[in-house]
Amino acid sequence: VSVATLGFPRIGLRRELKFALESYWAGKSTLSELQISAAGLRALNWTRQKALGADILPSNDFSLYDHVLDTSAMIGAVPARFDWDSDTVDSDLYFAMARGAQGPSACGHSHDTTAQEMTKWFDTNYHFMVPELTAGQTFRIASTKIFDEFEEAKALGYTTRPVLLGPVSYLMLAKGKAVEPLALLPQLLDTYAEILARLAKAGAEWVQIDEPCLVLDLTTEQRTAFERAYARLATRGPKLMLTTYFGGLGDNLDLVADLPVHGLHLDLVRAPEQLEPAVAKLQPHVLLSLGVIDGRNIWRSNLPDLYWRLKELAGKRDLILAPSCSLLHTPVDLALETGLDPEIAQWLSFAVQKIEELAALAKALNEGEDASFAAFSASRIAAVARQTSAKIHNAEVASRLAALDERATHRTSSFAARREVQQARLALPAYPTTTIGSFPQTPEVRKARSAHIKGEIDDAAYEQYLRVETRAAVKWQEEIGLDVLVHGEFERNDMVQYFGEQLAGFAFTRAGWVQSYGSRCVRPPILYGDVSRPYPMTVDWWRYAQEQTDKPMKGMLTGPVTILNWSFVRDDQPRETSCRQIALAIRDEVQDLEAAGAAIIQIDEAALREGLPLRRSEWQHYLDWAVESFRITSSGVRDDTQIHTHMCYSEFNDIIRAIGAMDADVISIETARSQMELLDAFASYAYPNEIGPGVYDIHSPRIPAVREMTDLLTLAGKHVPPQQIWVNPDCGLKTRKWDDVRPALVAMVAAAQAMRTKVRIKE
Ligand code: THG
Ligand code: ZN
Repeated sequence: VSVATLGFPRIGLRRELKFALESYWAGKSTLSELQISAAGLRALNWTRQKALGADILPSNDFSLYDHVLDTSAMIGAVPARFDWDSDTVDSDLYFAMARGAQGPSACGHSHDTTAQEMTKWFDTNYHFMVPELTAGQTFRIASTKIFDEFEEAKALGYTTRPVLLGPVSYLMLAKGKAVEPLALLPQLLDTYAEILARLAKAGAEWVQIDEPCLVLDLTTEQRTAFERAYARLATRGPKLMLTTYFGGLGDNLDLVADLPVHGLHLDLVRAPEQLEPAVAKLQPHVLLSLGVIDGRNIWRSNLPDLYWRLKELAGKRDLILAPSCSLLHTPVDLALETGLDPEIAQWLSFAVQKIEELAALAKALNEGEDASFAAFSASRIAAVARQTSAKIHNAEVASRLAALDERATHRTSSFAARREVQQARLALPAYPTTTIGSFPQTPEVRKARSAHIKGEIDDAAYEQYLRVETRAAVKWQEEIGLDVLVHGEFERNDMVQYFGEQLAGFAFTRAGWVQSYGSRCVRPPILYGDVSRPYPMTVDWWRYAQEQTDKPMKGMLTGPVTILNWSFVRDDQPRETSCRQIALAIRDEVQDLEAAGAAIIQIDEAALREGLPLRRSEWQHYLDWAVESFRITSSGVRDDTQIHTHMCYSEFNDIIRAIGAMDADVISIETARSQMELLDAFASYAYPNEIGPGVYDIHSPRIPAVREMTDLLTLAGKHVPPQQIWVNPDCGLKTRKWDDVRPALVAMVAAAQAMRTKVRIKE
C-alpha cells in the first residue's frame, strides 16, 4: 500500500503565490522574481509532501493561475483575439488570457482584449478559465511547463507523477465557436500522444490523467470519446492513472472498466458504494487508487474505521491510498490555527494533516494496526469526542426544525395581493432603480478593517469611520436619484464570512485560505454544529443608514443556500438539515429587520445554482430543499414587506421553475453579458413576479452609455411586462472603484428616467 496525493494547494502556506502574482501584475517585481517564488513554492510542496509520508508526488499540479488555462497553453489553444503568432505561449499572453489586456501592446497597435470566461470547476468554489475552441482549431505543444516541472522535481531528487487534465474532460469543459468541441478529439489526441511520449522519455513511469467528467451523466457521443481517447493514449507511453473525483462512476463503470488504462482512482468519500462493484469489474492488473480522505472538506477521518474497511482488500490487491481529489480545495496547514477552540481544532484536518492521516493508514495496512498505534488512538478519540460534543447539538434548534410546517414556508397572501400593498407603501415610480447592495471596498476601507483587526484602531474609531463612509454613500445615492438605497456594506468582509462570524455553530480560521480563482482566495467558514442566531446581525447598520434618508433602505442578507455552499459543512448530517438550520437563523434576522421598519429586505442566493448536484437525477431533490430553505427565511414577513433576491449568473432555463417557486417579490439577475437572452426563460415560463435584469456588466470597468441601457430595457420589455421591470447593475459593486461606479450609476438613473417618459405604467 502506498500513498499518493493528486495535487497540493498552490497558493502557499501564507498565500505567498497571491502576493508574488499581485506584485508582478502591479509592476513591482519582475517575471524572474515571480518565477523564483513559484519554484520555491513547488520545491517546498514536494519536500513537505514527501516528509509527511507521500510516496507518489504530483507535478504540474502547480499553476500560476489555473490548471485548465495551463492545459490550453500546453496545447496552443489560444483564441484568435489574442493575435498569437508565435510558437509558444509566453507569460504575457498567459496572463492576458486569464485577466484580459488593455492599451497598446508591444506590437504597436492598441488592444483591448477580454479575458477568457471563467466558470466554476464542477461543484467547487474554484473557478477555471473556459477553453475557447473554433472550427478548424489545431493543436501543438506550445508550453513546456509540464516537462519543465517534471525536470525541476527530478533535479531535487523526486521522480513525480505528472498531472494532466484528460482530453475528453478538457473538451467537455470547453466552449466551441462554430464547432462541437468533441469533434476536435482526433487532433487533440495527436498532441496528447506527443506529450505523453515526451514525458515517458523524460522518465515518467506514470501519469495522472484527470477525467472528472466520468462522474457526470454522459451521452453516447461522450462515452465514445472516452473509448477512442484511451484506446489511443493508454497503449503506449507512460502508464496512465485515470483519475476520477467529485462523485461516483455510477452507470459509467462499465465504460471505465473496459478502458485499457493501468490504474484507476475512485472518489470513495463522495461515493463509497462504488468500491465493491469497481473491484468486481476491474481487471486484476489495474492498480486501484482509493480516495479515502476527503479532499473537499476539513474533517479529520476516523482512521481505525478506514483501516477495517480496507484491510481485506489490501491483502488481495496492490493499493494506493489518496485524498478523494486534489487537496487544492482545502486550506494548507491546521498548525497555523492558533485561534481556534482547541476542542474544535482536534476534529479538523487540512492538506498537511490529510497526508499524515494517509501515511498512518498505509503504515498500518502494511505493517499491522499497531504500527500506527498513536495516530489511530488520537484519531479514534477525536472522532468520538466530535460525535458526543455538547458543542454540536442544540435541542432548541432541533425542536424548531421539527415544528416547521406549511405556514412557515408560505407568504400569507399571493404575489398579486402583496404587490398591491407594497406599491401603496413604497410608492415607487415605473422602472424603479436600485443597486445590488455593496459599494466599493476601497483600499481605505480595507486598511481601516485590517487596522481594527490588528488593534491599531479601537472599536469606536472603526465604527465612526464606517459611519462616515455609510452616510456618504447614502447621501450620494439620494443625490443622483436612486429610488431604493443600500447602506453599502462597508462593515462586511466576505458576505458569507460576515454572517458565519455572527452565527452560532460556525468556526473561523485565521489562515484557512482556499484558492477561488487566480490570486483570489476565500476563507470558508467551518459549520460544525447546530446553527442559531444569538443576536441581530445587520439591524444596527440598516437602522443607521435608514436614518440618513427618507427613501427606502434595503436590508441586505445572504441566503441560507449560499452560506451553505460557500462553507465547509458538517458531514454528520445531511446538507439539507444544515441548510434549514441556517434558514431559520436568517428568518430571525429578516423578522428583526421588518420590526425595525425595513420595507424591503434582500436575501441573496448568489450560489444557489452552483450547488446543483453533478447528476441530473439528484437535481430535483436539491432544488426542493434549497427553495424551501429560501422560503423559510422569507415567509415570516407581512404582505407589505417586499422581499428581494439576487443571483449572480445567467443560466436560468433549467431551473426557472425553482426560481419561480422561491416567490421573491423581486429578483435581480445577471443579464448584461448575455444581452437579455435569459429573459427568454422568464418569458416562456411567464415568471409572475418582478425582475431586475442587470442593465450593465459590473465585471468590466467600462462605463455603460445611457442608450445601451435603454436599449436593453426596451429589449427586456419585449420578454416581460414593463411594469415588472426594475433597473439595476448586474451584481454588487464592491470590486469596482468609485470612479467607475459614479458615472455608471448616474447613467443608469438617466436610462430609467428616459424609459419612464416613454411609458407611464405605475401612475
Ligand atoms: N465569497 C465566497 N465565495 C465566492 C465569492 C464570494 N465564490 C464565488 C465568487 N464570490 C468568487 N469571487 C471572489 C472575489 C474576490 C475574492 C475572492 C473570491 C477576493 N478575496 C480576497 C483576496 O484573495 O485577496 C480576500 C478576501 C478577504 O479579505 O476576506 O478578493 O464573494 N465565499
Ligand atoms: Zn451577483
